[in-house]
Amino acid sequence: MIRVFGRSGSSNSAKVFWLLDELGLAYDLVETGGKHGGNDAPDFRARNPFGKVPVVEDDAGSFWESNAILRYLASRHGNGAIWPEAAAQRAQIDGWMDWASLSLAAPLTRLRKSRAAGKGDGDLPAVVAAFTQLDAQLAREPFIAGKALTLADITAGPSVHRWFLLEGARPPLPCLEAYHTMLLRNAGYQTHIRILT
Ligand SMILES: N[C@@H](CCC(=O)N[C@@H](CS)C(=O)NCC(=O)O)C(=O)O
Repeated sequence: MIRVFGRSGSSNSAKVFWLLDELGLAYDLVETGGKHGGNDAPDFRARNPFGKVPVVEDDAGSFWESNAILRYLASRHGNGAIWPEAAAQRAQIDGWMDWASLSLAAPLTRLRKSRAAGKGDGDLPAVVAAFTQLDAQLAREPFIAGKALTLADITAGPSVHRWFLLEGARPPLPCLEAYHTMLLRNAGYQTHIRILT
């Protein structure tokens, strides 16, 4: 049985929950982090030395860092569609996954933190630039890395959702909006991503 140490409300846990649903995999949730605590417990630190969620554990071991977990689950349980085996296709998806974490989620998280602390909108231009680039990609392809849902979409999901939660004027990004409308019809996105604040 797969065990997930994580929590609802954690964007990185939500990515893993979404993939598990997408693959039809059952799991036990060990609520960890946030109000549940447990991040510093020695047995959790033994699973992830950084004390962060999510962590996934199964008969093969314990795994941390959400994108690594997505790749692990997809390679072990995927049907080849969500993270195809061909190296060239994987590299395309991996590129978008890294980009979504480093260039999309990171400035968005900085902006949200800065706004919450009353420190202004210094990161807004980087956020708008990244989402404008994503919109351009979605003008070329229906999903981030091509014709079907892949790990790239799951990695970017929380950021896409949070773009539409951002207060204040946002430039119109029609392809991103159409993509978002499509994601809202996905059960895993609805259950795990749309609830994020
Ligand atoms: N790069 C890590 C980031 C993990 C991370 O920062 N997790 C947050 C939740 S999204 C966390 O553990 N925060 C402390 C907590 O929830 O108690 C990953 O993708 O797994």
